[in-house]
Amino acid sequence: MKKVIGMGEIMIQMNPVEKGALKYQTLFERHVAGSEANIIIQMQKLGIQTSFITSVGEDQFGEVVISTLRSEGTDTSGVKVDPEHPTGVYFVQRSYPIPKKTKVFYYRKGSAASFLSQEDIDESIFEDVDLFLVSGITPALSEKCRNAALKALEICERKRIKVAFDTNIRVNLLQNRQKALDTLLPFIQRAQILFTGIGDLYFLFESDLASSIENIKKIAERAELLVIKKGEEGAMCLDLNSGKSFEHSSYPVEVIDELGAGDAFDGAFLAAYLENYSVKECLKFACAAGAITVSLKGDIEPLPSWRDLELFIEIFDK
Ligand code: CKP
Ligand code: MG
Repeated sequence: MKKVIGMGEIMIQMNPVEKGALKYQTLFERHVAGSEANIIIQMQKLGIQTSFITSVGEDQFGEVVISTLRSEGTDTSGVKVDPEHPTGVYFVQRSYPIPKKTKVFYYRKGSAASFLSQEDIDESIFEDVDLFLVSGITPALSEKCRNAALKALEICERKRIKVAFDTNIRVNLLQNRQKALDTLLPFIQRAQILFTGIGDLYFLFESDLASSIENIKKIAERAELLVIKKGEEGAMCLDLNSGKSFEHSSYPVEVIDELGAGDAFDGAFLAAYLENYSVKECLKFACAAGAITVSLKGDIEPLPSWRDLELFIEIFDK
């Protein structure tokens, strides 16, 4: 069985029962989410053995985060419980002011995860690991977090573990283009599998897709696969070893909550990749997982199993 470790912040997601401006919402569903954890749980649901590194507060929400990981089967021996800082929380605003678009309001400053440090990275859990996964959110949380993620990269280098990285630019954490490039550079340079999106590429390079691809390829010294998510236009993957490029269109589903779609995509892509599917098939499973996820609220609950993916593809590819 393939083994993967992820690292990042997991928060409590408060998702309103109704669409519309947040200030008028009075009823909320409580979910648990965080980009890297979403990706890891998608992989776990697809038969990969997973483990997660994070820190949560010594509070009720921290307990929910840990029990969510455990109930999905992810190993939590790398999860720290911090008595001094709280578990992060965020609120979601759906379909307002732009229909079908989701906006988030974070209450994560000073959260337990943003105090994750190098000392919290226990090398022993990297034993026999096939892949390490992190995204641009983690190094953007704080300098401490960035150093912790860099330590994980160092361990991967020594143990020859592959790295998957999603640029996952969060403008409110990274402020501007230069800060984003400086913060993410070592991760883009190190990743063998690099995920990004058209929005992230534009933010980083302020140019059209073709030139942005050339720009990121120059930085991504060790990338074997460059995967570009294009939202409603589907996704593409450049196999940088063979020079071949693959595309897949998106599946036409009703968008209820677009949050977490990119993570479902990454998780399904990586699980399929580790199971030796072709790049074309990895893209198909990834697009299907993304589509299933946007059709429902919550980032983790809609993540599909292989059986769910196959059922979905059977209907939509008819
Ligand atoms: O890129 P995605 O829409 O798939 O990621 C969504 C998650 O971690 C969201 O659930 C939130 O928890 C976050 O990304 C974030 O920090 O923005
Ligand atoms: Mg994303």
